[in-house]
Order: sequence, then structure tokens, then C-alpha cells
Amino acid sequence: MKTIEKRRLNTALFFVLVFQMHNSLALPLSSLPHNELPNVVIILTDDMGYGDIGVNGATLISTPHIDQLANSGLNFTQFYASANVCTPSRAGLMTGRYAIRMGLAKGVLSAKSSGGLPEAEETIAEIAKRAGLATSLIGKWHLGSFPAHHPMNHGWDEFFGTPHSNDMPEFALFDAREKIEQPVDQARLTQRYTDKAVEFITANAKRPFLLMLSHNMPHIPLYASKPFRGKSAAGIYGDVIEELDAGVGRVIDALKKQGVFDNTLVFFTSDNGPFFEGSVSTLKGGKGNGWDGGYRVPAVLSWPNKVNQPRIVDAISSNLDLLPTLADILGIEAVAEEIDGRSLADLIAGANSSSHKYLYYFNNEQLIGVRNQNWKLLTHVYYRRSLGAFEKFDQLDGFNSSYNMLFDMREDGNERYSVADRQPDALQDLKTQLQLGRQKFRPMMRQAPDKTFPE
Ligand SMILES: [Ca+2]
Repeated sequence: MKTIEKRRLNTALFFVLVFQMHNSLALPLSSLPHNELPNVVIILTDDMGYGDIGVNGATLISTPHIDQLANSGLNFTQFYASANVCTPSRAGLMTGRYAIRMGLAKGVLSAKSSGGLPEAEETIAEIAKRAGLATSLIGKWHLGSFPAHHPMNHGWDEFFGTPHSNDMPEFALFDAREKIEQPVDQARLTQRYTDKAVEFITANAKRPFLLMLSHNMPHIPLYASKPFRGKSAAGIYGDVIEELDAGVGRVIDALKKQGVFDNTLVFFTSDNGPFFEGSVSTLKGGKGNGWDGGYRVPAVLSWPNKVNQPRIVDAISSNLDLLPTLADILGIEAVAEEIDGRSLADLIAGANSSSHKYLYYFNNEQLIGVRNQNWKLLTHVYYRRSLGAFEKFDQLDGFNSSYNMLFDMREDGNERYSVADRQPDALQDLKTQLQLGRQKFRPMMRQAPDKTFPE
């Protein structure tokens, strides 16, 4: 064999070996020393608006503890839930993948639903467990009914909470796999969840852990415990938020008391925008529709050991990013071939630009919009009972083309005025991206498309 060919062969063998080593390294425990691993606490609220915290402009509601986290950490102002309602948003947060990939994009699950999070999906808890963290989910799950789709089947060591929303039939409180209360004393839920979170932090302070505190509030019906009832200038909704904020304060105090606050990544966010009450600040719309108020949610990150400079982060980001972030900081490679989220580690370390070139807006299984850092293209909106399809308006009398809704998210986050006719390049770019997204996700649809107007 000629020398040069040998060298080629050796080089090829080298790459095969490296590739195999890389593959064999794909699943082991974290390479980071156990005592250097951070703790992660995710606090998720249900149907809380972007504008319901002080740092995002709330005036009638007081949220000093969340504000303090934001003022000493990162306040993400362009952070998106991966869907505009509970189940698909939570599926995205839990797996780093759009819910349509796992059949959970359409509507929300109920006690009667047979569907749930597939076993094959890897969750944030399973990532954490592979790094050796203790895991606890306290609060709302909403990714399938019990016992088939219990969170303890998905990497959570402990569970204390409810399978679905607090306005649904068969609402019950579970401790691990056992139903312990029905009907549930909802006025005490926020307080009890917080008690459980403090208990878990205290019991696990000497080892790294992942805690997800997933409140049922402020999803309707609204309940606050006695010390908070009647106190807020924003009615019962305000009471509920102020109790949630006090709970954040108690979690922070527990972390500080155990001496682990500085090495804990705390992330506070909501699963989607507000419903009948609540504020979207200067955004438009709310839960369940295509405007930004349905998706853009409060997102505050604290991690004193890693955040050198408190700041506002305007880079577009998503609750899909939590899983890849967790994997990144724990030194674990996620199992899924395609992850839609991106690690926030660079942003935490001080970078300014997003790892996302584009983020998608799903309404049920329909891809109805896309945005990049500067622009948003929206193709559908609700008008009375019909889903208005702007892109089909050329079928209507008086229109000679589709109705292009392109918004400048730097100048007009309120989505008041379309600038489609002024920005043909941005329009074409986002139309192309939407088309590519639809080609990718259409084969994953399991239901007939939503009825639109015009059809
Ligand atoms: Ca929700």
C-alpha cells in the first residue's frame, strides 16, 4: 500500500475511533465532579402574564422577591412559552422539543384523556438523574393522567401535586402515586407546594438537585390563603400573584439558609399568557391566541456563581431552552436527535445574541407564525369562533392578495401595525422559514387542521 493511502486509511480509522468514542460518551454520568454540580430550581406559574411582575411594569401587584431575583440576575424580556396553552407548553419545557413531535400539540389533556408524554421522550428530570441529581416535581403536571402517565415514570424521584388544571373534573391532590385529597383545598395549594419545596431543599442541600415547583395558580378558579386574601390592589388575581411571589421568597430563603443559593440556577417563568385577568404589559392578546401576549412570559434567572452582571436579556429565547441548558451545565448529552431548544449558557455567561435564528408560534398543531430577533410574521388570528387566516384573505371580496401581518418587534412589540409592504426582504425571509417549518412539522400532525376563515 502506498504511504499516502495508508495515511488516508489511518486518518479514516482515527475518525471512526473518535466518532465511536464520542458515541460511547453520549450517555454516561456527568464528567463534572459531583460536588461542583449546580442545583436547578424551576418555578413555573400557570397562566401568569408577562406584565404581572414589577420589573415588567406591574403597578397594582407587588412582586418584590421576583423583582429582586431579576435585579440581581437576568430578566429575559423576549422569552417565549413553546405554546399558548398548558399541555403543549409544558411538553416543550419538559423535553426541549415542540409538542407536535410527541402528539401533544392539540388542546390540553384532561382526566379522561388517554394520551400523555411518551416514554421515549427524555425529560429534564431524566437529564438531571443521569448527572446524579435528586429530582422533585411539586405541583401541576398536565402531561397525562395517572397512573399511566405519572411524572415518577419520567425521571422525577418525588411528586406532590395534581395531574391537571384546577378547573377540571376529577381535580385531586397526589402524594407520590397516592391520591390524598379530593376535593382539593385550593386556598392552601400555593402555601403547601411552597412548604414541600422548602422541605425538599432542606433535605437535599448536601447533594445537587433539580426541583420544579409548578404552581396551579393563577389559573382560574383563583384562590389565595387567608394571610394574602383581600390584600392586593389588583383583586383576587393580585392576591394570588403576591402569594406566589412570597413563595418565591421562601424558596430563596431556604436556599440561602442551606448555603446553596449562589450555586443554584433559579428560573422563574409562566406556562403561557394570561386568560381573563392578568397583564401582558405593552404586548397584545393573551392565552390561546396568536398575539405575543399568549406566548411571551415572565422569565427571570438567578445564578450568583455564574451571572457576573445583572442585566436585561433581549435575545429571543424559549422554554424549549431549559432542557438543553440543563444538559449543558450538567455535562450531559441529550438523547433526542432533534432538540428545538438551545442552551442559554452563553447568554448566562454574558453573550447578547440568541442561539435561535427563528422561533415558531404553534396554535394547536398549526404553525401560525414565526419570529426572528427583529420581525414577527403572523398568519392566523381568532375572530369570534373562526380562526382567521390572513394568508387566505385573497379569497375574500375586495382583496387581491393575502393579508400579510409583519411586525417590527423592536419598535412595535404591541403588534399594532403591519409593515409588510415596507419590508419585502424580512417578509420573504419569514415566509420562507414558515414554509420550511410547515414542511417539517406537517407530517407530524395527528388531527384535521383547525377550521379557518376563509376556509
Ligand atoms: Ca396554562
